[in-house]
Amino acid sequence: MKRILALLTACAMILGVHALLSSPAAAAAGCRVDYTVTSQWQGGFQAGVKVTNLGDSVSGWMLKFAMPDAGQKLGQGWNATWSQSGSAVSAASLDWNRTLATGAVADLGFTATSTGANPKPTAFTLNGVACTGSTGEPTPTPTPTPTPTPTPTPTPTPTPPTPTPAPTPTPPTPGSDTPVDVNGQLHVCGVHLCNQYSRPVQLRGMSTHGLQWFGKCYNPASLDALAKDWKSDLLRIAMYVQEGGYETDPSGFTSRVNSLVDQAEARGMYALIDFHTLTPGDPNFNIDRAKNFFGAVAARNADKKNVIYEIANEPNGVSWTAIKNYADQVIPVIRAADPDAVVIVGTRGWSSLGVSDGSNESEIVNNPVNATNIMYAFHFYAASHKDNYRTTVSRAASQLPLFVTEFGTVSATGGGAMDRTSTMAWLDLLDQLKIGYANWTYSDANESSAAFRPGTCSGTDYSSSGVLTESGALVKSRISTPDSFPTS
Ligand code: IDC
Repeated sequence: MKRILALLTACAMILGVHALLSSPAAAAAGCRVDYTVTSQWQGGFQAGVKVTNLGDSVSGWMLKFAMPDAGQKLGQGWNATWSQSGSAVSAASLDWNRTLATGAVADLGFTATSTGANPKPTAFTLNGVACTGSTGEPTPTPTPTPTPTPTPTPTPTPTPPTPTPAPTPTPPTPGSDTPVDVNGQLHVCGVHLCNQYSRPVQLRGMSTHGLQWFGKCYNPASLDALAKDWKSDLLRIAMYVQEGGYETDPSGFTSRVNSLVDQAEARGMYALIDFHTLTPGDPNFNIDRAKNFFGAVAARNADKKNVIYEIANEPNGVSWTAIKNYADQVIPVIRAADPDAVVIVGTRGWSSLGVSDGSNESEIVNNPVNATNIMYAFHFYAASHKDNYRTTVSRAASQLPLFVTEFGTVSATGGGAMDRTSTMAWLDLLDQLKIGYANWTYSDANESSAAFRPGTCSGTDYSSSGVLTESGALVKSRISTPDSFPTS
């Protein structure tokens, strides 16, 4: 070996390429950074930073770069510990993403102030090594553009050649990597929602508004946009019971829900069937309707893999014991027809785990619903529900399977100013805990929680950035990032 090396060195010197051999066989290092401005607003912007490790696997990493403009000051960052000193920014790995295998991507992001133009940061290094793999877009784009991921993605295994020619040429399997294709039938394992490989998954998606008011927002074009542009994993189907909903036309609403389940399925999205009780707050008021409705939808959709049942949107003014009593009666009706589907149970105080009523998750931990394969709902509105709610969720997440079946970026009225900072803190937390979520609402309601500007659903464009509200742009930028569903 020594002799070979000496020989090679000699040859190299002769050829004048000594430099090539001057760094001995150390661990290979290298990286690429894809940097995208995903949204910008007066005085600030949000950027996504995808770091691909092109070298050997690392355990613990530090990304560094320089902000080119003195007006660019870091606000919130996610999926790393971020800091800034002068123009130098660093992002250190967290516990859960410290291992970055060869070819793996760390998907980071931040918000920052800006004085107008947002020149791209420079001099990216990963663990001190310059990221000279080709970088992302040369110019920042104002809207999140779904960039083709240049990372080695597992390609669908080609079907083995068959001895007899297929009768008709099959087109390349369309949508074979949709969320439902990849994850299949879901179930609860431990405190997580798990896929067909029994690995935890986080589903990120959107909730409809009340079908009785905004039914026209759910059509082939809008659902295509949701699946393809938003890359949404799920559609929550909010079927109000009162306020002109189910109670006025049980069979009509049942078939509208079933039709939306089919349309979600056709696009590879999960369908969360939400029995949207709100007023009155005691779900037992609607228990007979719930049994009829869930008996029908569970029987009709039992063979589907994409259905999740949410049996009571937001119980309020009612004890956990009463909610549990409702769940203990409705769940067996679902199980009798559809034994393997996940069921989500609303919680006290508008699905706040009791916090909005001065309680907390312990009343559930001490007296859980008598069923397996269930999760508990948690809802928040970012401008109204902040640190004490986040603390509860962080603590409860190690004891109860949680799903954020509804959240807003605004106040609990569904209106008011969007709270970007609180929304980011919430979504970062949910990402870390792998808790799924659905945003209120995928509609053009004239309220700031809606993702689309008023009038959008009267047209055909659900894709351009011009139809999005401030909330829609932020939520889309979060939902449309690639999923990393485990497949083994
Ligand atoms: C709101 C709608 C609004 C409607 C109102 C009454 O945004 O247009 O008039 O319901 O039905 C919830 C509820 C959800 C609320 C939403 C915003 O689950 O039905 O929608 N919200 O107030 N919980 C907390 C907030």
